[in-house]
Amino acid sequence: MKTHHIAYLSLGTNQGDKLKNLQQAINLIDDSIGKVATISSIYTTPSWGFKGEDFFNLCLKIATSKKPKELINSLLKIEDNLGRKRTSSKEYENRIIDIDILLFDNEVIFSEELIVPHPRMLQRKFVMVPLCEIASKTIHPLEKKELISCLKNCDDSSKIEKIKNKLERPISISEKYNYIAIEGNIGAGKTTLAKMISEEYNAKLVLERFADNPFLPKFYSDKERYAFPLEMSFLADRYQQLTDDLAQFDLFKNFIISDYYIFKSLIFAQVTLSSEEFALYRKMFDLMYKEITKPDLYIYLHQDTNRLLKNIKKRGRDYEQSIEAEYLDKIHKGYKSFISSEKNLNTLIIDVSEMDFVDNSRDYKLIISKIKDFL
Ligand code: PH2
Ligand code: MG
Ligand code: MG
Repeated sequence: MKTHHIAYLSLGTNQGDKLKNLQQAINLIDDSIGKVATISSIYTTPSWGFKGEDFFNLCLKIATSKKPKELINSLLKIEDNLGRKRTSSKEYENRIIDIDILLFDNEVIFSEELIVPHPRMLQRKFVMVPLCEIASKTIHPLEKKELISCLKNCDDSSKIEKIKNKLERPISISEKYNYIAIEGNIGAGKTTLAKMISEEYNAKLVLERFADNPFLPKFYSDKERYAFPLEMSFLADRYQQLTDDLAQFDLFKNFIISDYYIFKSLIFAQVTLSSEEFALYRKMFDLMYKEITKPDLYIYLHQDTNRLLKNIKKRGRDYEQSIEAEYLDKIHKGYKSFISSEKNLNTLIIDVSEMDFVDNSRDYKLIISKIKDFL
């Protein structure tokens, strides 16, 4: 099965803030359809085939794993989201955004929902001029000629003009980051978020192996006695797992995402160990920390204590049920002071206390856009 298709799209708008409509459409295409590879210049064009406001038009080259029918449905959804209203009229109308598929690989499609190549593209200069800017040598699958020579044969006499404004190609998460670590208090949602992102972006998922730690249940029933072996074994485990997993970059994955980072060890140790124990622990930690790959984005999920307690109850791990608000507050303070002192870490704090990124896709998308837009 072919996983990547190349499609060329035509975008047009003649209402509202046209520049903004185009940029938003491009961002949504990149978010939900596939990588936006190339964006042509923008042209002002007189309305073609009807009387209306002038348009802004451009063409895009995209790479997508969607099949043509899925592609057209997703594009229609984006038009909807941007506020496109369709009437039952058969005539052309003013529109906030119109997104048409011009070419899809080398395919010829003739179905009720979709015709590709776009049946009127060759008659339209507002399509052919921007398209030739980004695909002049591409062969039109029916004409069997390069697009540039199709343009030469186009007798549309509309006056179309390039404008100076340029739109930005969205930079994808995988272009921006090689390794993202998600951190946060117990029950903040680190694992859930890491899993969601790894699935959506085909990232390699590195999850903490807490369940294997034999000291953890003991620790929650006798903290003083078991804190040191617990923290040491966590540190050793995390060090080993991170060195193994971060070293083996999987060629078929776009980046790595983990639901913890080695610093976690230090924060918990500071809370749970006596000061002599912590001093010894710190020496071991510093040795290991020097060796370890640093994330290029460190996300801290901030969740308020009441909701942490609720989440802990909900997931129902026996040994966690005795965790008290006070302990969570201490850990939170530990993270806070760590984050403010650690200047070399690229830290993005996301307050998720008013969010529900599992059941509300808007909240999830908000988190994704914060990650994408973060400098
Ligand atoms: N789209 C149409 C009809 N006419 N004219 C211009 N200038 N630009 C367009 O995008 C356009 C049009 C139907 O989709
Ligand atoms: Mg159209
Ligand atoms: Mg259309």
